[in-house]
Amino acid sequence: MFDKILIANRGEIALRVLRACKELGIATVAVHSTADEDAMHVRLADESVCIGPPPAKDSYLNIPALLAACEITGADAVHPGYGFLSENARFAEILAEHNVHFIGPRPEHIRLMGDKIAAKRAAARLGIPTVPGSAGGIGSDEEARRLAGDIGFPVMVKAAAGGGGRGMKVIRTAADLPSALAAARAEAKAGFGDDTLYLEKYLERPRHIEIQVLGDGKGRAIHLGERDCSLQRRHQKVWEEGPSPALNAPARDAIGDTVARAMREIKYLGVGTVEFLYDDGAFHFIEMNTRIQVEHPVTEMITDIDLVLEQIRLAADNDLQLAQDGVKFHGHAIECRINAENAVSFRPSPGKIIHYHPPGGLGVRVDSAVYHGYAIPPFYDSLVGKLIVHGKTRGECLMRLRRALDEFVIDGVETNLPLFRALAQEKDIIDGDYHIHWLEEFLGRGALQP
Ligand code: MV4
Repeated sequence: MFDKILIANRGEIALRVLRACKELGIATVAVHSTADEDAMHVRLADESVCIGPPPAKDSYLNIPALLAACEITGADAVHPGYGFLSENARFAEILAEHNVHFIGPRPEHIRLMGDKIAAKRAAARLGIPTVPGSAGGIGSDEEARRLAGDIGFPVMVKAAAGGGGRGMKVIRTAADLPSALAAARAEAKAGFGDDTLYLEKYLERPRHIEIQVLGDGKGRAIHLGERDCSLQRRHQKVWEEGPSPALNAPARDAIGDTVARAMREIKYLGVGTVEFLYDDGAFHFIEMNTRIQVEHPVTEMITDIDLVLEQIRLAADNDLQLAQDGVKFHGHAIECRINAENAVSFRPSPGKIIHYHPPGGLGVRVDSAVYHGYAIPPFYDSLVGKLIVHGKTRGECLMRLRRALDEFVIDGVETNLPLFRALAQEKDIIDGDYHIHWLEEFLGRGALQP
């Protein structure tokens, strides 16, 4: 096992990782920018190192500064959290070159899944169902027109180096193809320095369902069920839950087994998430994330498995001890991402929290790094924390969620708590009847105007 872990992140995930380290008896090193001197993860860590000025590119993304912090403190492993350097294959390699363990998958798997065309090809080869589309990158406009004709309109053009919704366009007719391709190419070139594009059948109103996996890099791998992340705005997830209201146990077992078998085949190491669009009873692979995700607590609550602890154990070369038939799913969990932003305009609202009272009681978990009197800096994302609620049934979970939202007090900054209070009363949400565009349509109806 590791002796000392450097946590290359900030906010609630830095604290989440720190908690797992403490339980394992591993010493912790916090790193922080000059804007995060008062952060909770810095206060609670055994040691801390300032790695640069506020902009992330000069601090949390500053690889030489992170290497120096490892060297100074003698950390033998780095946990990257999510975002920042968590899916940077080169960072994982550089750490290895300096004899520091990267707590994550092997660089080749990070790199494979970072190339969306290669990832999709690998998924198809491994027997994972994909969205019908081009076999690889598209060349000329003429080739694209032929492909789109075969696939059938509407189609979607995506950037091979994209992901998370950047560099995509919906194309509804052949006449729109040339301009959409040109725009997507330019966006991809400017955004990722790579203008390789691919085409897919456009699915109009799917759900976004993702499967959590765990592997030990030696051919053992299991799945931990799914999370439904369909409720999102501008590709930012807002509400995640598990199990998905759209799946039953046989459907879950079937897709879970397919994904777990694929992970065994590639000898995947660590935690990962395989993302699908779920449409008309069928799964279509879109991407794989090779990091711990923001919404991992949903899975922790319904499986009783500590994902960050498992991630650390697996990175330290331990065998996967959990067996698929030992994973039992109980009850239902919902996570709300509480942001410091105006609930209607979504404008960020950094500043000082002058009153903070998180909810508690049975089935209620709050993962947050803020505290009474803490000033949220303006330089990073606006996540204040996550409210995760568990219940024996989805109905009980929703009941508890309404109660917990009612109790939650965050004063001094604006938050999206009013959005969640509205969602938890909404018929479609209560019925589990929603898809990836539901929230934007709901907001478009002006349902939340004061
Ligand atoms: C799609 C799609 C419809 N059809 N692919 C957006 C993020 C990226 N990971 C994939 N995305 C989509 N791919 C096909 N063939 C619709 C989306 C999409 C979406 C997906 C998941 C969650 C939210 C979304 C919001 C808009 C579009």
